[in-house]
Amino acid sequence: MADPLQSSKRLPVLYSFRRCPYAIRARIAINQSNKAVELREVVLRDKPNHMTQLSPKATVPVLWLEDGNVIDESLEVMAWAANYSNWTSLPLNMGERDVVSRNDTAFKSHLDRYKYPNRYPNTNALDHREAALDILRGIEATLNNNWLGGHQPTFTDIAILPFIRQFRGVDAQWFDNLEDIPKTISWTNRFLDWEGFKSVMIKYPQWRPGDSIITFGISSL
Ligand SMILES: N[C@@H](CCC(=O)N[C@@H](CS)C(=O)NCC(=O)O)C(=O)O
Repeated sequence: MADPLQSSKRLPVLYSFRRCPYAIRARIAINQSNKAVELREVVLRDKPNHMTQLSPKATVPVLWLEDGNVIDESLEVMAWAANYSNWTSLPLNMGERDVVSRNDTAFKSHLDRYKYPNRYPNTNALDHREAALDILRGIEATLNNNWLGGHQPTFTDIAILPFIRQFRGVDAQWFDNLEDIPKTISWTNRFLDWEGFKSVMIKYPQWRPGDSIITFGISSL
C-alpha cells in the first residue's frame, strides 16, 4: 500500500516554454539552486487548463509550489530559487535593479519591434534595433569582467541575457560584428557556451495531463 505521507508529497511544478526568455531565466535560476521541480512544457497556443486556472494571466513561467501557492512572475521565480542556494546575492543593489528593469521594459519593447515589426503598425525595425543597441552600449561601459558582477554569473546576468540572446538571434552576423560593443558580444557568447544555459535548453514534448513526471533541476541529477 502506498505510504500516505509519501504519496501526498509532490515536487513544485513549473509550467515553462523552452524558447521563452522569461521561462529560460526561471529555469536557469532553478537549475543553479538546490531545488528540483516537475517540468511541464507548454505550447503557447494550447495552454493547459490547469496552468490558466492557477494563473489566469496565462503567461509562462508559472510555478505551483508544494503548498499550493503560485508564483507567476519570472523574476519572483528566480528569487524563490535563489533562496535555496548561494549562487547569487539578493536583494539586488540599485544599479542591478535598474539594469533588470530597463531590460524588462525598454529593451524588451525595442526587441519585440525589431524582431516582429509587422505586429506593430508604423514601426521601423531598424530604429528599434538602434535603440536596443544603445541600451547595450550602456551595459558595455559596465562590463569589466566575464560577468556583470565578476567571475560568476549573477542574478542580473541571468535575468537579462536570455533577451540579449534573442536580440542577437535576429541577425547574429550583424551582432557578432558590431565594433562598439566587443565586451557585450563576448559576454553574450560566453552565456551561450555556458553549461548553466545549455543544460536548460533541452527539448521536451508538450506536457499533457497524465504524462509521466519530468524532473528538472540540479538535485535530480
Ligand atoms: N512578466 C512575465 C512575462 C512572461 C511572458 O510574457 N511570457 C510570454 C512568453 S515569452 C507568454 O507566456 N506569453 C503569453 C502568450 O504568448 O500567450 C514574467 O516575467 O513571467
